[in-house]
Amino acid sequence: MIEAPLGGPSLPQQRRLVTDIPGPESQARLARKKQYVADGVAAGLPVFIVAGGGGVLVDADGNSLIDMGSGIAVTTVGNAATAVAERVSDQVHRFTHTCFMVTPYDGYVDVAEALAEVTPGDHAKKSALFNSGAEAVENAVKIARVHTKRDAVAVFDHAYHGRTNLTMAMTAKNMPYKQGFGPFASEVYRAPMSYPFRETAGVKGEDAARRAIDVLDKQVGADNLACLVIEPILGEGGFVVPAEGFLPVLAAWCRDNGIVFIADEIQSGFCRTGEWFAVDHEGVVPDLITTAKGIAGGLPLAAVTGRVEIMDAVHPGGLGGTYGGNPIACAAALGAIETMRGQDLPARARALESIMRSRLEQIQAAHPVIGDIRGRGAMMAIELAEPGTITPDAARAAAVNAYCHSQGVVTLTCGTWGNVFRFLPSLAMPDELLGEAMDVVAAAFDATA
Ligand code: PLZ
Repeated sequence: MIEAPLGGPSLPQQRRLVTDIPGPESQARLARKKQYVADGVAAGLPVFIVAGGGGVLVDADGNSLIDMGSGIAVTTVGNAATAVAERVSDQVHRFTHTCFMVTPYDGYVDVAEALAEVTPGDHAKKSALFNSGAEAVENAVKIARVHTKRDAVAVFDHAYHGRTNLTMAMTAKNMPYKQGFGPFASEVYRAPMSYPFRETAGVKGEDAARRAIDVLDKQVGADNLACLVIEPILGEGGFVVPAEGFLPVLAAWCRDNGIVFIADEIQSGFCRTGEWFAVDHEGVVPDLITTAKGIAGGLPLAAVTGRVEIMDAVHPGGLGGTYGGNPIACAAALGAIETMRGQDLPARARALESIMRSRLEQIQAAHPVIGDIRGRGAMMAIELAEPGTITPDAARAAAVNAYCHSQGVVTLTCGTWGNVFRFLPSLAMPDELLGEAMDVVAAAFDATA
């Protein structure tokens, strides 16, 4: 039995299948889901989970699965990480809620202080806390609009920012996120992204940025833009890492034109990419940064953090919500951040990257359907295309995904064409277990060839 590096979760870190996937217990529970849960809420891998720890999930049939999704980049510190579980259980016995807008408490301020320390830039920063990523993005736009007294919002091709009305407008992909849910919020404008695999070889990041700037300048007008919102590495859109130079040129243009540069690091943040934040790889300092997911080890918490003069543009009482910065979620965040700092999790993400990258290169050598290997740290992906072309092969991605699921590896796809296979292991994933997951991926490509 392999020991989990984080030590807390006592669940054996192993892949062990005792039934088919999904097994009979999960199938019975699925029938209840079908009866009581709205069909719009689907499940990618319909096994019912009874326990999670480190990098594994245990289902109702007793199968132990390797978790390569971390609940979509959430359990970065490991599932049920010790420091998170301890702080949550301590807090839950003290008080569960007051509403920070009614009577404040330290946990919220402690999280805001930690955010000021770990987010990019050494300027004075403040934060406001919310429940979900979409809510953070919405609030970042609200803050930028008040600060600039402008309306327009710039976003990018392939972007994902959430499922609320404004963030649906900001999200690029129609199915499944937007279909039938309009009309959408106005004053959202989309610019071309830097997508190295899908453009003429050698388009420099600086040139891709100028291409985007030209669209925004000519179609919107820099003076009308309140903010530019960008995922420094695309999440749902396919783990696209923009060409080097793209982000710095956009940030400089925003600075020169009084446009608030907002990095949406909801998926890429909190040590996931081998730095604390994905913008850190190019030394870009955003005016505002939105975070969620990995911030709290599995509890719902999100934040907008940024320059004091921008954050404080909003009148007192202008920001809030009943649950934003809930004390239990804040306790979880403090445990998660303590773990990231204490265990140098950015370094751990880089170690996982080197394991995944070398294995993926081996698999690619045998399977030219893998057109691109990309990502940073523990945020890696492969894009599947007809060999030698950029024609998406979503069917193969689905087949590879289904094979991995059947073998007890929880994997996720993404991308505008659904042809990207992504890997988001917990940073508590033992090396051996990650290697075993990669063995299953290799077998999946062989079996579906
Ligand atoms: N911004 C960059 O990745 C959430 C979405 C899953 P919420 N991504 C997972 C799904 O299909 O709903 C995300 C993101 C980026 C914003 C969000 C939104 O975060 O916490 O899901 O609202």
